[in-house]
Amino acid sequence: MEKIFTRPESLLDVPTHYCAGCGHGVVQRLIAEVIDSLGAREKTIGIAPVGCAVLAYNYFDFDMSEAPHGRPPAVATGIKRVHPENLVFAYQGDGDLAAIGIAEIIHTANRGENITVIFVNNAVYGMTNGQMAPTSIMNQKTITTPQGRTSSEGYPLKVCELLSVLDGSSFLARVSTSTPENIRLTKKTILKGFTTQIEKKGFALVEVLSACPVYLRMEPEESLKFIDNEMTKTFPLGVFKDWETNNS
Ligand SMILES: Cc1ncc(C[n+]2csc(CCOP(=O)(O)OP(=O)(O)O)c2C)c(N)n1
Ligand code: SF4
Ligand SMILES: [Mg+2]
Repeated sequence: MEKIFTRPESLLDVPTHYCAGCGHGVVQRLIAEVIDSLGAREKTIGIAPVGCAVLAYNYFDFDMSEAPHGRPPAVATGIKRVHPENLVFAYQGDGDLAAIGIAEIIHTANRGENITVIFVNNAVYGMTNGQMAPTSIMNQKTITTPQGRTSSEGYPLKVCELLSVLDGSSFLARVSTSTPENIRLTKKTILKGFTTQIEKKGFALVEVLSACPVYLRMEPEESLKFIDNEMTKTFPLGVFKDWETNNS
């Protein structure tokens, strides 16, 4: 019998702690498939964030490090500079990257560090029970904005757009996990995020719009519709910068 489906070598065979319908597991599987396809498992080093993906080091079967909240780009910078032949990536949530870690990501991109960042934007702080994130959309109800986000909490931070004005950034794209078609595009885009580093073209960030059904207080299916119908109005999908095509 032909085997048509198997677990990527870069993923360990362990039970997941993610809630039903969570996007983190999908994104991590795609990263593992991409690392396998590059034959890079032995030389990959990932940095886990603080957030629901803090346990990413329990799932990937390659070297992983942990960083304090928001600091994966700084840790990735140090590791990549010391081990330039390794494939180094930071994996971050939106609270981690766009709130407490906003200074690290801006300076890392601005320095053009030759690393890859996978940025999982689920519009909320998942791990700490659903507070507003910098990427929560206007009118979004969270436990800290029970009536919905208003301008007094500021406006949703558009990370790809923000980093695109920096001379140091080389590849910036926003994708989503809302449909099988979007998941396939996410895999291709993650691959480009890694080949940017392999080609020594500098800083690459892939923002993935992802579902947190628990703190959107929705059924998993509804949370995917929320990505397509609500999140993408604020966070349009697309490539914001590409060193290969000079798109910026
Ligand atoms: C220095 C510090 N401040 C605050 C926290 C509490 N904290 C843990 S995770 C988190 C937010 C995580 O949100 P996000 O990065 O969006 O990850 P998600 O769980 O949504 O994937 C916060 C505020 C912490 N662990 N350390
Ligand atoms: S709380 Fe949200 S982000 Fe965290 S594991 Fe559950 S669904 Fe995923
Ligand atoms: Mg989040």
